Amino acid sequence: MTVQNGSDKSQIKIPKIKFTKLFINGEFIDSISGKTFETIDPRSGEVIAKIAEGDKQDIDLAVKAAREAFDNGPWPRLPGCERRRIMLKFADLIDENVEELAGLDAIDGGKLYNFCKIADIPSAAETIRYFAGAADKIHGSTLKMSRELHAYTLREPIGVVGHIIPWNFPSQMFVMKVGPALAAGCTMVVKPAEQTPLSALYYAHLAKLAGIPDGVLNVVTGYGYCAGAAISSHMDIDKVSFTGSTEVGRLVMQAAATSNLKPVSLELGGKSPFIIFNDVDVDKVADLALQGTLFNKGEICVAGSRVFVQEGIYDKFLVKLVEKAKTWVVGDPFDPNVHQGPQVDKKQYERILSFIEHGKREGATLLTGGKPLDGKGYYIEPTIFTDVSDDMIIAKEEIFGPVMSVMKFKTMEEVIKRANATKYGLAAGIMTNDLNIANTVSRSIRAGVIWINCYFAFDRDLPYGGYKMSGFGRDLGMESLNSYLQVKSVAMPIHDSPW
Ligand code: TXE
Repeated sequence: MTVQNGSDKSQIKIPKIKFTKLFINGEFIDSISGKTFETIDPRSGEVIAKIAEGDKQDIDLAVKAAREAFDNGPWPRLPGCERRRIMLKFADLIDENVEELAGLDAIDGGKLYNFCKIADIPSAAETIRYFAGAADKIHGSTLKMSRELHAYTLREPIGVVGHIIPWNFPSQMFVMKVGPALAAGCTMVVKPAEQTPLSALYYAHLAKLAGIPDGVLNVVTGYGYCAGAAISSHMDIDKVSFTGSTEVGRLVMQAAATSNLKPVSLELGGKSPFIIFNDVDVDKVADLALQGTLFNKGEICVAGSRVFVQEGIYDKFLVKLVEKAKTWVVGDPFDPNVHQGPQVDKKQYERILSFIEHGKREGATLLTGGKPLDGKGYYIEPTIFTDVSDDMIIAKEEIFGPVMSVMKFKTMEEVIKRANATKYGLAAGIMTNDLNIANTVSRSIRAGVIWINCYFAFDRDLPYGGYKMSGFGRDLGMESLNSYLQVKSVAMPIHDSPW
């Protein structure tokens, strides 16, 4: 691992912060209480900007605007092709503002600027385009009834939606929730994470420029316990889509149940197995395994942080892994040579360091890393533990940081059992050239996403979500569009039908 803390200043593109207020009914406004909170640059712990702190009253105001836009506004009533046209314009504007958006996610979330510029933001625009393309293809079916009845189904927008999103992929999360809801004809209130409010407000500005009518897309920045909780318990929100921790997912579901029984979709934590069989190219797979844990500084719910290696290649794999970990550069996320920026905030940084201490105390062997970097900012060394047993805390809990646990296995049957011995079920990686093994393991793992000989193979057409305590419901793909639609069945008598 190399440390490179802010060494290439010439590359730094710090964006100017233009939007800091709540976006309600097409306007940027102060919170009703007048309160603000600070969003922090994780490279230094310094304040970037003061952001309007929305609470229950502001959520009420945003829901009122969204309800009016849904009940009486044009958006749900527009022909699908018109919604598509406006959404395509929105996507073009995202592309035109790629540098600014990439800069906002990098400074707010400690994410790699270059990666945001070439991947996160262009992919956000593509996600909006994907759902724009679906907006004029939403239809029900004609049904063959068992009696003299003619019947059909209508697919209608579910109504006012609340989106509660996390901080690890601020842009991707925003569009994967907002895109299908817009295409369906819903109106909405988005509550971005308090750690990363900046790009969400910028997207709101672009949505307005694109012609999305006032009240359709509202963004209320603020804290989860307050603004977030006001969304899940709101009596006039028709659906909540949440991505975040399993603990808060439970609270969201409880609040939905005890308020108006709104449906919820939950995309929660994970502890995904990355399973490597003897027959692989060890060099290539060591690279993939490293990426599988360290990508986005480990702040990704599908991180393949439980690495199971078959005994025949175990020693060779560890040698390669350490070799590659040494070339991994930690430092300023605006520096193009850096692979890993700072963790998103002090809380996550301390949480990860405490997991590392657990690993050491529980007797795992520290192969590399294991410490924070000296100096300012929330930087942590890429950390690899071996001799990890399945019952250790580091093997069971989602760490959400650059920490890998490597475990040895003998047989396919054994690894299936151990990979499934978790409360989570989000993703799994299977590395083998044996088709029979690949097929058997992929069908045996209880997880929503399986990657064979690849990892992080995301696509907007690929539904994404979990089994077990990783949640339910799917983001992306047509599965997610359907979750923003109601099905209405219509039947009428038909007499003397010839067919
Ligand atoms: O999550 P929270 P945190 C996991 C990961 C991480 C841990 C804690 O393991 O270390 O969760 O992160 C809003 N009612 N993931 O504390 O609190 C909050 O404001 C309604 C996995 O940041 O769940 C934010 O917008 N909303 C994950 C969102 O929930 C509430 C991504 C997520 O924050 C709320 C993030 C409440 N009572 C963390 N309390 C993934 N699945 O990708 C908070 N929020």
